[in-house]
Amino acid sequence: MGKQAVSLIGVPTDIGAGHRGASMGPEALRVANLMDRLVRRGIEVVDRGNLQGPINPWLPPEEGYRHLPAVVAWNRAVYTAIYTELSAGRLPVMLGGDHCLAIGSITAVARHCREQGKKLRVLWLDAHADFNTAEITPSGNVHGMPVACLCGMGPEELTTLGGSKPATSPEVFRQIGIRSVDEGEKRLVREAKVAIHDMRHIDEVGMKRVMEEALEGVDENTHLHVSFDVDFLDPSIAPGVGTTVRGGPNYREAQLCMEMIADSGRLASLDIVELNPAFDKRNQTAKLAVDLVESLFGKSTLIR
Ligand code: B3U
Ligand code: MN
Ligand code: MN
Repeated sequence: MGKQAVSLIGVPTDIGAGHRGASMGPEALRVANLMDRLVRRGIEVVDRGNLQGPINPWLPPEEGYRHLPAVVAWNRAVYTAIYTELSAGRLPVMLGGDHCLAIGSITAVARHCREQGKKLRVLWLDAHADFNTAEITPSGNVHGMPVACLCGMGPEELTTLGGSKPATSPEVFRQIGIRSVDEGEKRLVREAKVAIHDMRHIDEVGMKRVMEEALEGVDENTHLHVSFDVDFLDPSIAPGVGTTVRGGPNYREAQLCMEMIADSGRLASLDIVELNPAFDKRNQTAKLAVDLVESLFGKSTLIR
């Protein structure tokens, strides 16, 4: 079977973030040669360009959310674009943009899975659990809320983006690299029983075992979605994000994570989010993200 064709979709906004600059993420990934690197792997790639949406008015939160109407507008555009690519049999790669956009992309993926009778598994690579709600958020930033929204906890406009609510459920998620969870958020993820492979667990059992656990049960009928928040990575190798949290996976651990996902053969959609060129040095974080995405698409240094 030939490799699945890829569509790159830029979503240049920082509408859900706590720092400006993730809006420059799509261009930084293009400058780091994302398209070319995938083409060189023998993959057919089309760059669909950037989606459009409202500017970031940079206002304080209202009733627990910052910029909710604009967040909704961007997510509607993402939802439609990702659903269109999946329906055409292509593998969408969303170039974010901040992580609030995963509400749109994963709602589209979940609908596609329902229609195709596929099982959904979401690997959420992140320093954060992104499970806040309006009641408990310390910031009002919607990029700290997408997983809760996708599980039906959040404002109607976001939880019903795909028509029905909830878009999906906590069982589909495997969170990896987690090391910063707010107090109220901890209670919610425990109640929802989200599977969290936090840094402590990675330290104790190693990335290999963690990825075996996260991929357990993935089979030919599984649609694997990877939501790659670049702040997953240790800030010493990836300074180009708005919210760095020290103690993340190092280069080798991140590579192994990506390679084991590639080995599953089930990757079917991807978000690359939270890359913030305003904090980066000479685009090094974008280049690293592209390097890791190549591994996700099967580049391997294996000799045996
Ligand atoms: N949990 C915090 C911080 C945060 C979440 N995601 C990112 N930062 N990137 C919040 O504001 O919800
Ligand atoms: Mn995130
Ligand atoms: Mn994060």
